[in-house]
Amino acid sequence: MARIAFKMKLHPGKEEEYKRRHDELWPELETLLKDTGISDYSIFLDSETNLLFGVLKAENAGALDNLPGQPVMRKWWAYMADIMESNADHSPVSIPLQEVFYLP
Ligand code: RM4
Repeated sequence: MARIAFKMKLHPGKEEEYKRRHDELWPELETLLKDTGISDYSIFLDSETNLLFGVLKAENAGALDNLPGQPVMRKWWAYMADIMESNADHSPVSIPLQEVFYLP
């Protein structure tokens, strides 16, 4: 089991909208993430900087590389692109974070 953390960035003023969309996460996206081996997935917001901090467990970290090729994932990213920092292909700008401490 790998634990993976990353940061993304929300556009100013989009906090409520970002939370609303995730409260209504598409069931087909939830299924895709679970089927990919993802669990315990949280996203935290730092409202001072608009940084989003994502942290999840992955049964197999390599399986995450398959997500960008999945139509549901691409559709979700396109849906989210108007409220967060995104790349030209609509995927979120996502910067991996290095673990410096872990207390099991
Ligand atoms: C985020 C972002 C991530 C996705 C989660 C569910 O806004 O799009 O890539 O994994 O939603």
